[in-house]
Amino acid sequence: MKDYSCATKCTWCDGCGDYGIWTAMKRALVELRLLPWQVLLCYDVGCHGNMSDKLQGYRFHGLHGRVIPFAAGAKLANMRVPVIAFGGDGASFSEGVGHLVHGIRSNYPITFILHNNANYGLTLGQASSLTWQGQPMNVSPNGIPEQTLPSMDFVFSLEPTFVARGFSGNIPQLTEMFKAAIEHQRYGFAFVDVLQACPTYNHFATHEYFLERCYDANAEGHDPSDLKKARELATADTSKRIATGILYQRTDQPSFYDRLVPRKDRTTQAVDEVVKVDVSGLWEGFV
Ligand SMILES: Cc1ncc(C[n+]2csc(CCOP(=O)(O)OP(=O)(O)O)c2C)c(N)n1
Repeated sequence: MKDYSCATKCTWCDGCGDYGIWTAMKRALVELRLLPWQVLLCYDVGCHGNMSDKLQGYRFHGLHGRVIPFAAGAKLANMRVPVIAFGGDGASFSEGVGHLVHGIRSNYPITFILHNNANYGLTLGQASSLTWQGQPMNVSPNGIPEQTLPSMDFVFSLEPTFVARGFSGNIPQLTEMFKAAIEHQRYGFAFVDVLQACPTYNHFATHEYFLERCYDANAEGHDPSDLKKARELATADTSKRIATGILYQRTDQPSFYDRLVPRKDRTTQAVDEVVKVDVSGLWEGFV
């Protein structure tokens, strides 16, 4: 665990769900026997993205809403490295929602962790598309007029190969889920929705709210290969009970990489094949 620690001063608010996600990810990496120099951690911009200076590893902190394309690019260049992408709900379901669509439908072989605090935390509590409709937020004090995006329905409509949902207050369960989601990279894109508290700006879906409602669906006998049931659990009304755990997984689909015809039967990685090419002749066509 120590190998993954950074000395950087933590700037998250007291009670932020990011602490739970951070701890569970550290545990998952250690339990998978991965060392910091063996993983690539890709961060979106936001409170969650500030984890980039709190967890060792090879790290890339990109533009808001764009974590999936650069994480996927890195993975496709070197399939030997586990690649984990972290994004907020603002980044992934508002600003960068197009990338999420293609990440899932393409089945890129990466793990995606959604820090779902149902608002834009870093920019001081504006509504994202996952904020509850009618909820007063900064810059929308009368409540947002738009419908809340039905995130799980949306994810399932894209025919995912791995969907899990956890809660930042249940670190042991989250650790197991992260381990499974990292291991799923050999089959494709793993989507993990982590419901998290944002005590400063989210006064509706609080830590206590989740604590009272979340239950472990796998412990209650849910079989993740059952697509119909998985979708039902994921999209059920969350005002009463919230199913968590590995909701859905299939391992019979090739990942994006495995569908790439030019990569077939290659024993090297794209990064091993980088060579210098003289392109000076190409410029002549432009002058
Ligand atoms: C391209 C771009 N658009 C907008 C911003 C401004 N911005 C930075 S963080 C942020 C909100 C982050 O919210 P979310 O992705 O939900 O993450 P959280 O802070 O809640 O963890 C915004 C709008 C930016 N930095 N870059």
